[in-house]
Amino acid sequence: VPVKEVPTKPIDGQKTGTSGLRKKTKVFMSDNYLANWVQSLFNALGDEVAGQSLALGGDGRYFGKEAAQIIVKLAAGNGFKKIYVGKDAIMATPAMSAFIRRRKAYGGLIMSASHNPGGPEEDFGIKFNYTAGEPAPEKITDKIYGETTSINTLQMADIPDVDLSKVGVTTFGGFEVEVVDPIADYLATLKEVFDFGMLKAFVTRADFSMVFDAMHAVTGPYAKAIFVEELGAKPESIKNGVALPDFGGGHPDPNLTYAHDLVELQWSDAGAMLGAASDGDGDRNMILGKKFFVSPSDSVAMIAANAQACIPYFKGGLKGVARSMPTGAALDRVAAKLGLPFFETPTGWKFFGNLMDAGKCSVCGEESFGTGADHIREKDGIFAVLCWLSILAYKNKDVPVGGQLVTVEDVAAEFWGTYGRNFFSRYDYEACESAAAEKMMDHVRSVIAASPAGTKFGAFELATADDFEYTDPIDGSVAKGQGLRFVFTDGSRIIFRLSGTGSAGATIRMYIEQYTDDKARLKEDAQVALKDIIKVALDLSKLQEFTGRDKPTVIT
Ligand code: VG1
Ligand code: CO
Repeated sequence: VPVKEVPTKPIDGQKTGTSGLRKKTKVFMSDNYLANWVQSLFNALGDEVAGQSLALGGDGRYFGKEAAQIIVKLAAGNGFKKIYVGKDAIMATPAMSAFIRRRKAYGGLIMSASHNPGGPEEDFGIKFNYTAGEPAPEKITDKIYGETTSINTLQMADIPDVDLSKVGVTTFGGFEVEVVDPIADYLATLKEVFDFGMLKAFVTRADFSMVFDAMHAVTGPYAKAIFVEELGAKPESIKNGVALPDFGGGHPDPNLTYAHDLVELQWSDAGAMLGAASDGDGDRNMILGKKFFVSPSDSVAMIAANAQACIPYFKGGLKGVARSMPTGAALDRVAAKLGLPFFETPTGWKFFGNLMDAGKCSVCGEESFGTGADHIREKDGIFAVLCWLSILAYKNKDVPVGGQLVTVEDVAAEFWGTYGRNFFSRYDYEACESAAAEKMMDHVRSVIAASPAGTKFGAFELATADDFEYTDPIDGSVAKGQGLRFVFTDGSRIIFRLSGTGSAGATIRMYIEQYTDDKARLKEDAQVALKDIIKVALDLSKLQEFTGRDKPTVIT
């Protein structure tokens, strides 16, 4: 294909965060912002890309279709032989990971800012996933950033826009564009994990009901294909199932604050047996029972504990389990009981990939509504819902229709009865002034420096405090500065981090955890159970003093 060399200049601040590059949509649409980053990625990958195939898709947010046309031209101009593009430039994050693996693509680009709102005034984003379907490791993202600071030319193929609304192949000389169904490969992968027959028999029971809130984001069409068409759920079980470029003006983050309609429904008498929601790009999940919230830290542990019995893919047992550092430690107890290798990683999915590729981890999760397994290399919202459906289907297989069904809450109660309960909560203070947030973090660092083991914080005695650092057990790479943590002698923890996924200002995350095996307290409300330690955290960090915030934006 003919290639135009388009001169360009470096743009400041194109550094990727926890999960790709995220900025205001207008920034992405300005000058060569998007093209510079994509060209820098290709420069960072170097000769590797020649003759390879790339996959491309996104969560359907505003600017995605235009961005796709730019990326197709850059891929052709940089020597790729083929690009697969999801129809209408759509591909959920977990679907992309599955697609890369199934088609043996060299990698994939996901146009998404995940749970951040979309639209001309909101956010856009992009991230690169590598050959095993995993988010690019830091050694690549650091290299991309380096390239963005010295870039001077874009290699743009001189080809017309491609019609992305129809599945099919278009060729331009030696370059091929294949528009693909964004659901089919993902569905095929899920069918290798779950017993769709058992799930269908359960979902279509007269005494079962489910509701899935797609939050006007990418999982709408996936949920229809999988829950309704494959498993026989009623079409009304999908709420907000039409994917919109601005997510209907909402914040497509499946938590108790932003998935408010679902929460209200589940706390009303019309609530379904299983309620679930997913985020902008389909990698997060929230699981609810009737008037019951499953904390994500518990959800991954409960899935791990039940996986072998309930999910065919895990019938040989788990290879190991992993969670991110701030995630509640229920999973640690499952690992100990089942005798499984256990890993504690920094925040972000990119740290799980190496463990999975090395065959050391089957199930993993984060407190931030991320749950996943080694069927792919991304967290997977629909997978989590199918896990819970599988657990419910299995536990109810001998219950006759109309009998007393085992509920989500029963599954949780059974788990807590066995393992005890790790009460967990996260407070998010969104859009704080960056300088104030940095000052608070500096202050917390000074508290750590001045607090030897044995220091008392209220009723809590310090065991250790540090800035979390992780050495990857597979490749030895070291990630520093991954969260300020206080671990107390009773196992309770307080952690502070600044978010790496925002597009403006700073978001402070405060994570709180406390364990109990007191049978009388297992069903206590987490906010009540954690009241004292939350006060300790707010006092020691002087959060209110530094930020002027007297309450968080989101409580999980
Ligand atoms: C947040 C979460 C983290 C998650 C990341 C990407 O990062 O805390 O656990 O992996 O989002 O999720 P941060 O740096 O803002 O805390 V998603 O659904 O945006 O790909
Ligand atoms: Co996401």
